[in-house]
Amino acid sequence: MIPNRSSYYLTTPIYYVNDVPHLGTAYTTIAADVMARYRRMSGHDVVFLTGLDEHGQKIEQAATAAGYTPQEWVDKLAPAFKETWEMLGISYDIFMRTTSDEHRRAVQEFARRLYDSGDIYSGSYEGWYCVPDEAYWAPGDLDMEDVGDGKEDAVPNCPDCSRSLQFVREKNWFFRLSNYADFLLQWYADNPQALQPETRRNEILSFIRSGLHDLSISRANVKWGIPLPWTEGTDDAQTMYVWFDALINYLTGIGFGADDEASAAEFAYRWPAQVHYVGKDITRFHCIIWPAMLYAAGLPLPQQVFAHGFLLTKGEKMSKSKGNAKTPRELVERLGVDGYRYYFLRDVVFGSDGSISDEAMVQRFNGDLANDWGNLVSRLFSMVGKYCDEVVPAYVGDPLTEGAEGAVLRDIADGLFEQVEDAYNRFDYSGALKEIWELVRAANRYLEDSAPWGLAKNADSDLEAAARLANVLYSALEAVRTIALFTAPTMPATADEVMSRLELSPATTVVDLQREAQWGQLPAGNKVTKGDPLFQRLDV
Ligand code: ME8
Repeated sequence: MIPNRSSYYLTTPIYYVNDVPHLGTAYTTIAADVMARYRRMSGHDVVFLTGLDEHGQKIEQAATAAGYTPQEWVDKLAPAFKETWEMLGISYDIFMRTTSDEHRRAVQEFARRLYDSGDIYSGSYEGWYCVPDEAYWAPGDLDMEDVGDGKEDAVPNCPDCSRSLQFVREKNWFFRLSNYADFLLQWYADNPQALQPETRRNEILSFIRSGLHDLSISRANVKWGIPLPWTEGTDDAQTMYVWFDALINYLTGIGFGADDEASAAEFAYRWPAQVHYVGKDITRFHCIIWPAMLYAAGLPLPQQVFAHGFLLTKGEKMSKSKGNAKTPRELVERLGVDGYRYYFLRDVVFGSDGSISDEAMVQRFNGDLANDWGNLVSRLFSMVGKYCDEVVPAYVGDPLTEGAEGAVLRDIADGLFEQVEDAYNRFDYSGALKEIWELVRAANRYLEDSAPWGLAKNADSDLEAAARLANVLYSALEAVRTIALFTAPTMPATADEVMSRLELSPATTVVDLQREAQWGQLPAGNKVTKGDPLFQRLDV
């Protein structure tokens, strides 16, 4: 019996394919991956979507500048994302590309619905546009000193990314976003979990209260996009605004817009999503435009958007445009995949901005991983090798009775599932790891305090010492098994390695974590393999 067997659909943003993945995009993707793995291990029927945002002016320009057609360009760059996600152990189920035929169909179907319901009208846009962010900016959002008289003669900078805006004056098609302000305010009042953390919700609410403008959803002069269906083939053909196109990917991935029954059933089962992971830079798109689009189309709204903070290096947002972005590969070479995943989730509080530095990486790696976790496994396993012929000793008596040998560890382990589950429900990755480390540290202390090496000296002649030795080692091994299970979402390869050194099936395939983590299930007689250190200390 698998508990909680229900759909759990989660997504990352689909990233612009104009460059290779960097630490920021990897950060969101790893966080989502850890959640996907955790939910799978708790029995949920998970679908995890990531992918690429391939249309729009910015891609069109980048392709042209590089001497490629846009399609050649995106085809050339897309594999780098898949390779990076593979390197980082990302267990995505769906890799969306917005240039796919299914997506084009889904976007056209969606637009058609809004057009038929009267939510789309023709108008003209005159104002500023940020090509790198693919975002329109209303005059009220801009620094008016920069703007001059509001026309082309003075070029303001983007309030978000600080790069120069472009003046756009064109006839295009608008979505009646302004009609949905009251609906959105009510939605967030009724569903406070729908946008987390709370600081982001407050920002969005005050933005909505300050008044929403209708949104231009098409571009007259951008060729690289999905054609607006009712203009296709006419002299006034337009392409879809890239954000309108991109957001719909969350529907395409699970069957929206396909005309077969299986897809329709899949869509009905999967939608709405449990959570969209986004960075705080794209909250407005996901928490104003997207829910209004869905509501207008008669579709349910996602249960939650979680907007995390920025990774900062030396106090500045790390980004491709600032040239201060390292590649994941550089860090993986140093920290290994699991060390990399651990560092970002343990050291940066998910939801807040977080500074990252080489010093902090080395400190975490050497302290938490090489010393605490790695050392626990290597000294314990070598003791089992020496004192127990490399097999799990049988516990003498009942490890579950009150005050039994190892009860200090058992008590922590018993409370762990609830604490970790609670932390994941709050997206508190760092908190979940901190709880797990209580057990890691307690197990190290326990070995110190019970000194198996002393017990081993007398074990041949003293039955009581022999029994205690078995029980101490069994308890510490049971703690190691528990830690491997709970760290598996964050450090899957290491967890599976530890399980295999205990002759157990992989932690990552568990589907009932709570049951598997119950104390006392490690079978006596299993072979224990010492193996190499899990983490080699790094030079400072
Ligand atoms: O916005 N710290 O794509 P994008 C943390 N295509 N996260 C960061 C980061 C940083 N310094 N820099 C980037 C787009 N990110 C659109 C999305 S979705 C329908 C369309 C992460 O390639 C963070 O998740 O610019 C941010 O939201 C995302 O990368 C932006 O990726």
